[in-house]
Amino acid sequence: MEGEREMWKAQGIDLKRNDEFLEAAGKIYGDVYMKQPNRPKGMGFFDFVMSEVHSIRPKEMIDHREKGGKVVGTFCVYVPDEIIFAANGIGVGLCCGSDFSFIDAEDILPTNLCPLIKSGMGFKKGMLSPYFEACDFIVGETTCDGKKKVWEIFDNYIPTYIMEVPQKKDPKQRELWLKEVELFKEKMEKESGVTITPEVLGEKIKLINARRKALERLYELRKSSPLPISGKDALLVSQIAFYDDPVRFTSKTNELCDELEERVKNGEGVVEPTAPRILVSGCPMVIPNWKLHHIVETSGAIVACEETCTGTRYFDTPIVDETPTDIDGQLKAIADRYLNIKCSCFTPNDDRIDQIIKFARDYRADGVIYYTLQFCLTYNVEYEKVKRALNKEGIPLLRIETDYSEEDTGQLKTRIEGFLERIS
Ligand code: BJ8
Repeated sequence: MEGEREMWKAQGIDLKRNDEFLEAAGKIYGDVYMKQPNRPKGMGFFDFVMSEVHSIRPKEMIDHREKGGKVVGTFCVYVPDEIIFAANGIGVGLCCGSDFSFIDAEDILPTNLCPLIKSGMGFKKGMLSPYFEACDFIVGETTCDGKKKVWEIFDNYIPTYIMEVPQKKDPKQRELWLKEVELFKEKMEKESGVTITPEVLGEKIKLINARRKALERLYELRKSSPLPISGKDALLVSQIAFYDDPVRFTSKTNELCDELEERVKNGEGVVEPTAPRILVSGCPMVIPNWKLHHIVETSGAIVACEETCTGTRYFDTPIVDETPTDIDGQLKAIADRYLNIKCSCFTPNDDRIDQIIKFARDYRADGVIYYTLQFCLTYNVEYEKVKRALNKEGIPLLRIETDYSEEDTGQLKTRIEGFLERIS
């Protein structure tokens, strides 16, 4: 404990508020996670990671820097981790899911802004996150308008590099994106002083592919009935993927999957097979945002899948092609894979709509909850197309727009219970 306080102090972390945050987050975690019945034993590792959320991984990141490596913060699944790791870097997802830091962000950002953006800005500005403070620089991207503009403000607090993510997927935009990926490789080489070789890049492509495959395996198991794991636990695993050491994470997720496979074989589930199964679709949910899942799963239903960036969007596009052995071929394989991600920042984005329908069927969903964060225009507007397509398929749909506060919990619970009654 003393060691971690020394570490936070050296990082300039606001110790008093860090204590307050960890205490509040620990309490929420206890209420949301530890009271679930029949959890897989393999979740013990992820509970441990959460209990040490501001300690072990930030310390590993600091140690890595002391040995000459770089630590790079990211906010979007379009930023290729393979390149960061190939330049002797550690990539860490910095998106934040708590309103604890809004107070720090709201004097420099509009109140009417996506909570995910405000939360991240607040954690940096208020010196509340050892992850931010362990980073050499962050990588932003030109996805939604809020993010695109906030990088300019972030740059006042931490060096910020921006990747231009196109808005369409035609051949011209694909070329631009490949160029961006190549420039990012150059940026990483310049920052780290490491020349990225095809051998090392090939290794790191395999490393990150293995992480994706482990998550894919976990999600495949969620297609079973009864469900061998709760939606909350599966969401936590996906969330932790963004910052834990990839080798350790992959091994622990595979261990968990071994256990879940046994459960599936034995017909063992965390709820009765008759419990309504929900597909959640929309904005990412980052730690400690477990609000929607908790409401669904304390209302007699279970979340079977998340069509989000903290869910399928992180791994469902084919893995990076491992066959190219030269840098140009590898960068092209990376660019191709990443541009297949189906974010609502793209237009058109019809593949996403088709995928939601496919997931609803594959995961045997009784209904879809379309989840958006307040002021997230792209996901909010895309709802109309999703609604038309799901109506046509006869798939029940509920739209939820919320933020990080607990104020609307009662109201959401009433609406979700009504929806569950309708689909049961
Ligand atoms: S690929 S979803 S991680 S951009 S919720 S900040 S879009 S206003 S997080 Fe995203 Fe990349 Fe897309 Fe995924 Fe803006 Fe919407 Fe907020 Fe969002």
